[in-house]
Amino acid sequence: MPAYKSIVILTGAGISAESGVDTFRDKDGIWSRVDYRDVATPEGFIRDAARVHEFYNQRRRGMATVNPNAAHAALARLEREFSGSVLLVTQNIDDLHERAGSTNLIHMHGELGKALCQACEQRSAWSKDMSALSQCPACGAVGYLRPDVVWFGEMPYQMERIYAALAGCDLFLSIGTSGNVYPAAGFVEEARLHGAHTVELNLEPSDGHSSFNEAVLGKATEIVPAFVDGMLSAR
Ligand code: BJW
Repeated sequence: MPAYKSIVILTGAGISAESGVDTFRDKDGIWSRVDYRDVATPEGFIRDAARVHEFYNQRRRGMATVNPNAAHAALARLEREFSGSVLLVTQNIDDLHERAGSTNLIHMHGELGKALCQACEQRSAWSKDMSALSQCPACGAVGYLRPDVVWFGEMPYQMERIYAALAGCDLFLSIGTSGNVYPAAGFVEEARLHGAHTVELNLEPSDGHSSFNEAVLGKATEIVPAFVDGMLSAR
């Protein structure tokens, strides 16, 4: 394996699937039960905030019963032991990467464990249920909180930092994402444009599979630890 210096890793719902967190577009995924326009758009929230709060309350409660798996742990180990830089960009709003020990981490679609106040624009840690009567811990306003997640039509977080990292990386890994949602689905092209080697690790080829130099297919808990072992033993 060549001596890489800078790795950017994109993860999606597939890395948390074996922890018991639902994916979106698999056969029994979240979007097979719920219309994304109702729960993952600003318009849906304006139409029926209670429904959106309940959707995220259920998922937040579900976090108490799940744990990081071997794939999350392997990426945390890679960050600890790799001699170069590792930036982990996750589309997931769960906290399994940080619970596994990853620290150089961007939640580009937000975090289930945070509230965003539409009155003062502050973000606050949030672990309980949220409703239209919830009070902002930062400014005290009532009725302005929403889950701190990025819905369709909204700008994902820290895009400048992500694009700078993609322009400077020599290895790009995409793990457990279907490649349906932009801008994340375009990261592989961006990394390739700047000369990075690109690898997809997924259960099945994603929508953008032909953009990758290499594919490793299988369950995240098997292929990610094996890939990380290979990288760290090749030093
Ligand atoms: C396993 C496995 C195992 C299973 N092991 N693998 C037309 C063209 C282009 C773009 C657009 C367009 N029309 C609209 C847009 C923009 C839109 C978009 O992309 N729409 C598409 C549907 C077409 N995007 C946006 O609106 C974004 N904002 C934006 O574009 O701003 C403007 C901008 C422009 C330029 C630069 C920058 C910005 C915002 C997108 C927000 C997405 N939000 C959601 C919900 C909120 C969070 C939440 O509730 O959790 O985020 S949608 C949902 O999809 C969630 C996910 O993060 C995201 C991605 O899903 P993911 O992770 O890929 O999951 P799945 O289920 O799709 O795939 C799982 C994969 O795992 C599968 O491949 C399985 O095989 C695999 N797997 N088990 C390994 N054990």
